[in-house]
Amino acid sequence: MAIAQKTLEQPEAESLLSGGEIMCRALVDEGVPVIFGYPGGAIMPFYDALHGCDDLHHVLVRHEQGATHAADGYARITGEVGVCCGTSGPGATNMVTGLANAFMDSVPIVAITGQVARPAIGKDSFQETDVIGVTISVTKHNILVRSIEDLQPAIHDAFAIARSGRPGPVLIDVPKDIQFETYPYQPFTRQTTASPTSIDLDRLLHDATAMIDGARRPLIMAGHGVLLSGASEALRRFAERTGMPVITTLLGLSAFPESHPLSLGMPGMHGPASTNRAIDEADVIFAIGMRFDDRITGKIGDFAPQARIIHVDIEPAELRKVVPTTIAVHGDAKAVLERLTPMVRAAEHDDWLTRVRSWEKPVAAVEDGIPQPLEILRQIKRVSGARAVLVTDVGQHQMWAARHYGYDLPNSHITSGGAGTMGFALPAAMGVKFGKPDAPVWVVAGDGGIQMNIQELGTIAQEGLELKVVIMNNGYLGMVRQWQKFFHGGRYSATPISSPDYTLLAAAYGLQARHVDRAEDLPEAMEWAARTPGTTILDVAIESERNVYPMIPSGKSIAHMIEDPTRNTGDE
Ligand SMILES: Cc1ncc(C[n+]2csc(CCOP(=O)(O)OP(=O)(O)O)c2C)c(N)n1
Repeated sequence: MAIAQKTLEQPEAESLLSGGEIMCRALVDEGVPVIFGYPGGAIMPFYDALHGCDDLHHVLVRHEQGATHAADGYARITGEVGVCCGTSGPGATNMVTGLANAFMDSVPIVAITGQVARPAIGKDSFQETDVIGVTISVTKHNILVRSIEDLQPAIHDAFAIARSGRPGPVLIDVPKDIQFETYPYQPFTRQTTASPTSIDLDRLLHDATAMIDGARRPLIMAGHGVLLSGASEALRRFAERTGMPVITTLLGLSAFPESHPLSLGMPGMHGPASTNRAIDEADVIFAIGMRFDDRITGKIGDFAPQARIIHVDIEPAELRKVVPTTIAVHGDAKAVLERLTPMVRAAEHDDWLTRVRSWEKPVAAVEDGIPQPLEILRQIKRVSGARAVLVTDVGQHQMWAARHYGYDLPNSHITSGGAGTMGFALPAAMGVKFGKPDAPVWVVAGDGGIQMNIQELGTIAQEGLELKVVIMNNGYLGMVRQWQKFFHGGRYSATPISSPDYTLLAAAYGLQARHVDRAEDLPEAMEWAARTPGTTILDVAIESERNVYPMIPSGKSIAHMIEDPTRNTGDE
């Protein structure tokens, strides 16, 4: 195929790069140090170029879903774009769940897939799948590269789109013949772009200031956008100046230190009664970088009935999407907080805070000789200190870890929120470890979710990664069993699940594991896990039919909250 030379000078023969080499060089120029992927026929020229590219470390995962979650974990911990790649057909379709996960949680990743050669497209060729069609609804943008001259610009566009505004995943599909062609490479330097904001920002912030200054029972609700924009410090200054208590959503956890006197923790379906009641009684809610997910609002008509809402978000489509909003500000969380903080009056709301605290219930201590979920979390904190990052899977353990760990360091809590993707934690933790090699990285998973991407133990072993894996093993798909208990007459349909012997499994991978089933053995086992070099797995048997309390049933209001009938407290 002829090479178009439209805007470029005629290159020296030796300055021509193959498509595969252009892909490598563009990634390096974008500042990418590591990519997670799996080779195959349609992406072999790229892998061939990778062979000679010392500046890119390629991590061979065991399943392409693992690559997408690892890129996702890397992006969340570093604030940079995570990169994954795979071949056409099944390689690409294996990435769909990870893309959907990143899309729901606004995580910037770039996925590169090989495609069959252009003449073979549309012919049901071997490993041909319409990846653009398949991924259009789970990506922020996707691009089928149609010619070699479009290849380098497509890669830089993908990075710019992934990280701009509300971040998200972008997929680039590169036909194999384009990877073989040659073309001159244009030197590239990354530019930073200004964040978009509401056109009438000054007036909106002026109105917001008046509302905040006049509030008597105000609340801040902070979401993932605060972490994505690096606004934790700006949020702390704003909260301390206004004296407003701070609620952090599941994905906003760690955006505001939970040990801070103004912190109220997580709201919603499994949030403490006191936090949900505060929302019920608040007169002004300043919601920033969050999207009023239905797990937070419950029944929309009953959400925050007394409050006027100020909503700040980088994504205009989120504004006024779910809840009626008095002031809607389109803007970056950090930029808005930095503008707003000097405008608002310094205040304290001690009476309001004392009132909310009076609704809090002490955590019930349970001593039945069985390892307790909350004790497992306390032990993680004890043995690995403030620098630990927890990567959680999906289910009951996720809610316990969200509610009870106490996250102080920004981005120390990583989880799959919007999609609730079981199997996320183990591969995501690989990406987290690559992004923050000095931090102790803990995987907290259930016995169901850990088995969904357990194959990544092979990647972990091959890369010599050090992760600390804790399985809260209840012998059930616990969260679904809990719903069956509450809403389906206790009929445990397909929720009992067996596990392999994790000590044998770990040994097969050359890793170390221990099984713990007595509460008294837990502290020593946790110390062993923390101090043993390399990846360790702790398989901890917990009470099999323990429920997460409190719980507001889906689509209901706080009035329908289910509290623990067996213990004299509403909270776990
Ligand atoms: C990929 C995927 N499949 C199914 C579900 C539905 N689901 C949500 S929680 C859950 C149970 C999780 O069980 P486990 O991993 O053992 O954790 P536990 O709830 O017991 O802590 C299931 C099946 C899901 N979230 N993701």
